[in-house]
Amino acid sequence: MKNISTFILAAAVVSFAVPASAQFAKPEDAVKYRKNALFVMQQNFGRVAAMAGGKAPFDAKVAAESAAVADYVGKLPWVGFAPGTDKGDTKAKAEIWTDKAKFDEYANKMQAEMTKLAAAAKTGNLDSIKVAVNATGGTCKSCHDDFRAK
Ligand code: ASC
Repeated sequence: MKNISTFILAAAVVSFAVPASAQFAKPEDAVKYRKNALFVMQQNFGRVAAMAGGKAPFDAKVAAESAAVADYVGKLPWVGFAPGTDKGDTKAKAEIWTDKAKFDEYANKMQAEMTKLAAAAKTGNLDSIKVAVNATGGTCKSCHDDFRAK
């Protein structure tokens, strides 16, 4: 009985662990996937940031839609930082894989701040959007400083 439960547990662990690494046919696909997700996130975040910074006219509807997309798409890149994908057309530093805990912490912080930005944008209050844009942008920057090559 104990053997069976151990087997079921092991099978469950494997079935949760496999999709993240097996999702990509080749390492270049993982690199492309994460870069494209981060690009779409940045385009949407950047649109809201431009409004927050007075560089684009404030449009509450566009801000809310863009922040919601950035929030959702911001959850996607991380699976693309799979083991063995530190080579090729990427600025990702080796430290992403050697200091994974810190990288994950930054990635989680960004997602938490982006969710707050989406909530702020949904209210349509430009002052709250400004605060949330600054907090979110700060999380982009700190991760780039430590984990992205110049
Ligand atoms: C952006 C972008 C970043 C962050 C960062 C904020 O729009 O591409 O990397 O904001 O510049 O400091």
